[in-house]
This record gives sequence, structure tokens and C-alpha cells, in this order.
Amino acid sequence: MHTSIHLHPDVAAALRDGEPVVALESTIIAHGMSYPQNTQTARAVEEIVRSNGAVPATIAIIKGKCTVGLTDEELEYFGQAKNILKVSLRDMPYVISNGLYGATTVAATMRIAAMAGIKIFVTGGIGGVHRGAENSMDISADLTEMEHTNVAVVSAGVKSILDIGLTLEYLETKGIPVVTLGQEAFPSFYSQTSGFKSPLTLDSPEAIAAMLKVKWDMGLQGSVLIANPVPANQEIPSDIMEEHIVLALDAAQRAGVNGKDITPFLLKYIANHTNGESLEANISLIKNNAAVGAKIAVDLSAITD
Ligand code: PSU
Ligand code: MN
Repeated sequence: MHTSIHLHPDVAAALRDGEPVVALESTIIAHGMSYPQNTQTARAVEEIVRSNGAVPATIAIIKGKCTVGLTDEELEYFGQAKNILKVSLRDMPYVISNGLYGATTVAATMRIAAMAGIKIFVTGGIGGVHRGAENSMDISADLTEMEHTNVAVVSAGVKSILDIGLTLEYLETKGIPVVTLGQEAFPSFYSQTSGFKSPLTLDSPEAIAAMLKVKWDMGLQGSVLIANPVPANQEIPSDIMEEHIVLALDAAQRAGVNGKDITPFLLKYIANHTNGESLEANISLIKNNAAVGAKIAVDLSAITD
């Protein structure tokens, strides 16, 4: 195994015994939510994974080591520390060679999960093709990573800060299956719908696990994007979100924000301008994803020999 990887003993034991493990990202802790909701949510999510029969493995880079499964103190540090670098794939060698701390995005978390042998990864929303990408060329490395790496991603769909239509096109081009749990509409994070139909629909975690097994058994490389709609009683309708998103994009442009800073800027702006309502939806959908991801991991390990 790669020398700069460190497994938490619980994670190492579960992987050795072929027990289900669920990877979780750390950018959402350091850059996606503010303190103390970030650490409270991260702990609650780990607990939900456990209560659904899998072992949680929150992934981050600690003093240059890819760390799979954080201690409670480490998790607290990521929640509180300022200036933790947001680490996507291109940032990994720099952060590791300099012995730094890094909060891993979907792309970096997937890569480290794959190095450790974890198949299922739970997050809130993935990065994708940004609105205006025809000029900015801003397409998240989450998508290119999903083309190559055999780790399935459980999300609440794609946030409409992105161009959802182009993101779905990109996923199709790269051969990445997109499957929504239990409904035909593709969800958009805060909302159960997006105006787009999901390319695929399956009705149970078990059916999704069966699809993952077939894909990887056939040697079809890459991820599957699993979309799990936000619970109905927590959803914010997409027309209301759209108003906030337009204002957030405008504020980002006026502030000259670009590159890796744009996604955290938009997330923060929206959280600050929706009176905590979006934060509540965010917390609820990630917990919901944790339960589904753990069930998929349990079902997948049951059919894996
Ligand atoms: N989208 C969300 N919530 C998030 C992110 C994206 O709805 O927290 C975070 C994830 O860590 C994702 C990253 O991998 O932002 C994407 O950043 P970028 O667009 O710079 O690739
Ligand atoms: Mn980008």
C-alpha cells in the first residue's frame, strides 16, 4: 500500500474482514459548513453510518498523510481550524510533500478511498460543470475523477449553482451511470427536482448495489453517481433557490472570485442569505445520504465474495 496512507484501526479491521465501509469527505467540514454545525453534522453522519451497519471513514490529509478515518480530535480540528487548504487532485502532491493539512474534495476523497479499498462514498453534492463554463472552462475535477475511479458517490443530486444539464451531458460522455433512488426526477440538492429527468431510476439500495457489482465485475471503470433526493419536509423549492443562486453568482462575479474559491463562496453566500433554512436542508440531506450509502455498502459487501 502507498506509504503516505494511514488507516484508522476500525477502518483497517473492517477492510481486512470485508466488512462494509463508507468514505466521507472533509471539504464539507472545513469549507462547506461553519462551526459548530460542521462538526456536529460530521459526527452525526458517522453515527448514522454505524447504526446502518457500516464503518465510517472520514478522509483528510493530516501532516502530509492521507488519513482514512479521523479520530474525534482530528475531526474537531478540521471543523475549527482556519485556513485549511481545500485539496482536489491537483493539490495532493503539494500538500503531501510539504507535510500539510488538507480538506479533501470529492475527487481527492474518492482517490484516497480507492487506494484504501473503499467502494462507497457519501457526500452532499458533487462539483460539476459550472454555469458559464463555455467561457470559464470551469469543470470540477470531481467529474474527471469519476470517469476513472471505482468508487460510487451518494449525493443529493447536483446543486443548481452548477449547470445541471451540462453536468449530466458530461457524465454521459464519460460513461458514468447516474441513478436516482426512488423517483424519476433528477434532484438538485436542496430540491427534489431539477427540471431534468434522471437518466436511471432504481427503487432500493439493494438494486443499486447489484448494479455496482455488475459494472465493476465487467471491468467498466469509474464511478456511479447515486442521487438521493432531499426529504420532502426539508426541501426548498427550486424556484426559491434559483433566486438566491442568481444573487450568489452575481456577488461572486463582482468580488472577482474564481477557481477553487468559487464553490465555497457560493455555498457560504447561499447559507448566509437563506436564514439557516438552506443549512437545515443541507444537514438533513447529508444524513439521509449517509443512511442510504451505508445500506448500499452493506448490500454490496453481502454480494461480494
Ligand atoms: N458541491 C456541494 N457541496 C460541497 C461541494 C460541492 O453541493 O460541499 C464541495 C465538494 O467537496 C466538492 C467540491 O468536491 O466542493 C467541488 O469543488 P470544485 O467545484 O472547486 O471542484
Ligand atoms: Mn472549478
